[in-house]
Amino acid sequence: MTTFVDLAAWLAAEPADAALKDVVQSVAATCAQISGVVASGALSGSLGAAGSTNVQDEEQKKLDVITNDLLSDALKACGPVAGLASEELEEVEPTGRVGGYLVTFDPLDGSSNIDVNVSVGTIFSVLPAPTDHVPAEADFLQPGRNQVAAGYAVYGPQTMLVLTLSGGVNAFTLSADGQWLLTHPDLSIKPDTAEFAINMSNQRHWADPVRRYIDGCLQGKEGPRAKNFNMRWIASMVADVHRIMMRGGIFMYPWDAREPGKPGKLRLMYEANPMGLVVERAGGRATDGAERILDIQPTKLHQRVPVVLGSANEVEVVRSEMQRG
Ligand code: FDP
Repeated sequence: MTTFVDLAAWLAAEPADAALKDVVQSVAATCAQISGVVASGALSGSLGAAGSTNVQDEEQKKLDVITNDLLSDALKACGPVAGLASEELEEVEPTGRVGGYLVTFDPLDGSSNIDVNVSVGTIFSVLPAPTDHVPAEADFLQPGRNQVAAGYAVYGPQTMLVLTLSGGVNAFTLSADGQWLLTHPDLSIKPDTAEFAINMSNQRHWADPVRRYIDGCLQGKEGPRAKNFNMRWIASMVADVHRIMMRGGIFMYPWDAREPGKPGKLRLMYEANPMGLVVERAGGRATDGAERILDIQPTKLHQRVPVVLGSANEVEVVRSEMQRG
């Protein structure tokens, strides 16, 4: 029988500091707990709307609130965490400690899918905290390249944790007895692909470069790309990105004209940055069309950003199309 290394043993061999490993363990343990709550669905009365909205004016599901509380409580109790920020919280929450780490997270990404039993996930990003004061919002506004760890948990047919610290990207599967076991070491994204993910229902609102790129894909072998493309859109970023981590592809949530004043739908600090780091560390690319996602200087906590990520050569095709304008 195959034996798998568990997360604690794997972390012990990682060249990261012990405090960072504690933070990762705390997030991982909470994700295991969240997996149980998500899996129990209607049995625990946790499906449906919470009857409230978050800072982005989005309707909160009961599970958005429950998972946010679980992660917030765990991180506040974790010694090296100086502050946290969540999609579901308007403001950053300092723990009162100085030094260590800041954690940003989307506790339940893709939550519009919960009630129909489609995969959802938790996304997290870890940044260094200031060493001389209790952190405020300005201290969180660091570019994604500063992240010291990032990853996501996907609650699907299997619950998996995909993680990067100092080196590559490794994926762990949650066992029946609650252990994270390393099942997919050193993930790498193929540079070429013939599979794209975008919400096609927004086609009429897209900017010209996005329209040109997708038109080219849809023309298949007879078109400018000279190959047939497949399309997938789960509408759960974690699940769409996870597919790309496993078999390549490109994921796009570009700006569109429905809300022209907003740069896109996805959030930089706890969606695009952590996914950007995971994807880049696996050999892929992540851009907003003009700039590498990880180089964007955030100006506010809940900032939105256009996102194009995945197989390196395909992202480059989109980026050059966007540069043409
Ligand atoms: P959701 O609104 O369900 O939380 O983070 C936002 C997100 O999901 C992503 O997970 C997903 O990729 C995207 O929105 C889906 O948006 P559309 O419903 O516009 O397709």
